[in-house]
Amino acid sequence: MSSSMDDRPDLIRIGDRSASLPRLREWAAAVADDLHGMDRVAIETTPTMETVVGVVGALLAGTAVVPVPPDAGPREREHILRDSAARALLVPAGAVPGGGPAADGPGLPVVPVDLRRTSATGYPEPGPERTALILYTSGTTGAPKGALLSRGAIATCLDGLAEAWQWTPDDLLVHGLPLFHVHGLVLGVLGALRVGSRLHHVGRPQPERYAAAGGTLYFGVPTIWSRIGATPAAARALRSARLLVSGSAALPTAVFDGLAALTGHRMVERYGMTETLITVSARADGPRRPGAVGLALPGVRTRIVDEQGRDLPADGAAMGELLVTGPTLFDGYLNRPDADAASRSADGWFRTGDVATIGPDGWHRIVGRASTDLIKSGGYRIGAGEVEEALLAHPAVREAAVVGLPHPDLGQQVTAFVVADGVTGTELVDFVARQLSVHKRPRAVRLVDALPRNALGKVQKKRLVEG
Ligand code: MLC
Ligand code: AMP
Repeated sequence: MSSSMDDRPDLIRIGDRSASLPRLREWAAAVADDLHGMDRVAIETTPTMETVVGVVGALLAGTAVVPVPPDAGPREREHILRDSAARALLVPAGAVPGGGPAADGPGLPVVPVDLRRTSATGYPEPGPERTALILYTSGTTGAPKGALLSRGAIATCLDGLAEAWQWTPDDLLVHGLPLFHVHGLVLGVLGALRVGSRLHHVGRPQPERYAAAGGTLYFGVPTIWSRIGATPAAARALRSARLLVSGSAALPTAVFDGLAALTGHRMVERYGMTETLITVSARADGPRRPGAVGLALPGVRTRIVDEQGRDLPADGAAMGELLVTGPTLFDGYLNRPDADAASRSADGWFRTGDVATIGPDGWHRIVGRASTDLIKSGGYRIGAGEVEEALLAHPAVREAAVVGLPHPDLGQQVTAFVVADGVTGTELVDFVARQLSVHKRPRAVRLVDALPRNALGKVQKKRLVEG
C-alpha cells in the first residue's frame, strides 16, 4: 500500500462506498485483528468494498488470501476451499450463512468483514517471500490449481507496470473487472493501492459506466473493449483519458483500429498469466502496435523454443512456445509438485503454453496456444477437461469434447460436442451450471453421433475447431 497517508476521501470507490486510505487501513486492521495469525484465509470476492477491505486486512496480517469467485458452483467452491486448506472464509457482514454460496465450505468458520468496525493496530510489513495470494486457475485437465504468488512477485510486477504506463498518484483508474483474478485484483486493486492512484470500480464493465467514470487510466479485457467500440458515444467519452489498457486475451486489430478512431487513443496491450503475472507490455512513452503485446517488463526474460525445447531465433518470423523467467513468477502450484515440474523447462523457465514470435526489436506477438484444451472466453481461462468432466458426470452422457470456437464478442465460445441419449443441450448446460461458475458453462452444445478420433482413439479436437 502507498506509504503516504493520502486522505482523499474517494481514493477507492466501489459499489456505493468510497474510502480514504486511512479509513481503508483502519477497516483492514479490524479484519487483520480477527485473523489471529492464520496462514490462509478464503474470501468471497464480490465486487464490493468488503472484498477490498478483506484482502487488504489479510495482507496486513501476513495471511495468504484465497479468492473464491462469487458465482463458483458448489463443486468448484468445495475444491478451492478444501485444496487450499483455508482456515476461515471472509464474507461481507450480513451475508447469511446458509443462505448464500458462502455456507457450503467444509465447516469453515466465517469471519465477517464489517465496515462498522475499525482498529488502530499496527502490523509490520511481512517479508517479500511470503505468499500473498493463492489464485485458482484452470489447466487443460482436472480441477483448477492454486498458483502461489509471493508479495515480492506482486510488488515487482506492479512497480514495473507503474513505470511502463507512467501510472502515478494523479491517475484515476477505472475498471469493472472481477476481483478473483490477476487483472481485476492484482492490477486493478493492489496496483492502485501500491501506486497511490484513485480507483473507481464500476461494478460491471458496461460501456456506459466506463464512459461516465471520467478516469485517466482504464483497464479491460478485449470483450469489454469490443463492446465499448460498438457503443460510439461511450467510446468518445474516453477521449479525455490518458491511457487505455487491454489484456487477458488477444485484442483484435479491428477493435484496436475502431477505438483509435473513436477515442483518439492507440491502446496499450499487455500480456500475462496467473502464474507469471504481467510479463510483456507496450509502454506509455512508446509505440503501440495492433496485434503485438510489446516488450518484456523490467527483470523479465523471454525466449521461444520449438517442440523439442530448442531455442528459436528472435527474428519476428519463427514461432515457438514462449518461455519466461524473472522476479514476477509464481512459487508453484499448491499441492501439485507434478504439475509444477511439468510447467517448467529443463532449465527452470516457465512454459506459458502460448505460441509467440519475438522480433529483433524485442516486440512480442502472441499467435495462439499450443493446446486446444485451454480456452479463453471473455478473458476467462477455462480448462476443457474440467467442463468435460462436469458433462460426463451426467448419466445420459457417453462422450464429451469441449473446445473454444471463434466468437466475435468473446474471442472464443465454450462449445461442447456431446454423445448422449435422451437429454437436451439446455439440460446439459443447466447440469454444468449446478457444478461450475457461470463463464465455464458451454454457450453451445452440439449433440453428435460420434466424436472424431484418430487411429489411437484420441479425440481430434482440431477437427472440431476447424468444423
Ligand atoms: C455468462 N452468462 C451465461 C454464460 N456466461 N449464460 C449462460 N451460459 C454461459 N456460459 C450470462 C451472464 O451471467 C449474464 O447474465 C449474461 O449471460 C451476459 O453474459 P456475458 O455476455 O458474458 O456478459 P458479461 O456477463 O457481462 O461478461 C462479459 C465480460 C466477462 C467481459 C464482462 O467475461 C468478464 O468479466 N471477463 C473478465 C475476465 C477476467 O477478468 N479475466 C482476467 C483473468 S487474469 P446476467 O443475468 O448476469 O446479465 C489474466 C491475466 C492477465 O488473464 O493477463 O490479465
Ligand atoms: P490467465 O491465467 O487467466 O491469466 O490466462 C493467461 C492466458 O491469457 C495466457 O496464457 C494467454 O493465453 C492469454 N493472454 C493474456 N494476455 C494476452 C494478450 N494480451 N494477448 C493474447 N493472449 C493473452
